[in-house]
Amino acid sequence: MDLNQIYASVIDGDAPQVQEGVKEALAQGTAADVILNQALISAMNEVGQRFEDGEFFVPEMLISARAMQAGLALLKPQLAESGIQAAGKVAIGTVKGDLHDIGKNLVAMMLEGAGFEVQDLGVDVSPETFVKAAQDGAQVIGMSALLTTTMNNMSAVLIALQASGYRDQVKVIIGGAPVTNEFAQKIGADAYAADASGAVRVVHSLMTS
Ligand code: B1M
Repeated sequence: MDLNQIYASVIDGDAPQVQEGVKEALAQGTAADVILNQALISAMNEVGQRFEDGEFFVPEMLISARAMQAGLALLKPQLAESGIQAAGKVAIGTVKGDLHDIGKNLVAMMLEGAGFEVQDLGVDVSPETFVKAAQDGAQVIGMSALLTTTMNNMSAVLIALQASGYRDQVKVIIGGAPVTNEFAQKIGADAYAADASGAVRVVHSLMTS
């Protein structure tokens, strides 16, 4: 099975076929990041486009997301493979009101692979929960948002961190499709990353700054 077939199986929401395709591609020596970017992520972009065009509705989007996650689970060991030692503690979550977690999971996975201790706070995470993670010793707080309506909740987390007295003790990185570097600067986050490997690079530099 080639990458196009995995791509098509994600769009069809056929999780067993996606898993079979990923297994075959790995067995044939295709690199995990190639499968991720060229089959899984690009298929989700196509799903988003079809949703925008009115061809797909929420159930189809959800079924494709599950199929994508099934493939992602098989890539996790390869993506997380790394010799780097525990480099610090990162707490990451999708902000309040937002249930999208595929990108956040990918970032968490790559950070783990790079040797960070990762506390996954889940989705629909309240500002209080992010603050608690800072109080519990996270050195970096990571926030993800996929909706233009929820990205503003990132600002609420920064305000809550400030009010708790913990803002100076943590670095804050944000990301997600609608988020930009300009937005990060505007709300006073320390950094922005466009994708999971960028997030790893940025978190490394935040830890040493
Ligand atoms: Co939703 N959805 N969705 N959805 N969904 C989008 C985001 C949308 C763009 C689709 C569209 O219209 N084209 C649109 C948002 C429009 C907007 O806000 N402008 C949308 C909408 C409207 C909605 C609902 C409101 C639909 C409805 O109910 N009417 C609803 C909202 C629910 C809620 O959250 N409250 C909804 C629901 C859902 C599902 C539940 C069905 C499902 C999510 C399942 C899940 O996550 N478990 C879903 C999906 C799958 C999508 C699309 C198709 C795919 C998202 C995805 O997983 N992409 C999406 C369209 C799209 O993005 N093309 C869409 C793959 C993933 C690897 O990429 O998450 O961007 P991404 O993560 C990247 C980077 O952004 C970055 O790195 C990741 C890896 O490279 N990144 C970070 C992410 N977080 C980061 C954090 C960092 C650093 C980098 O530092 C901490």
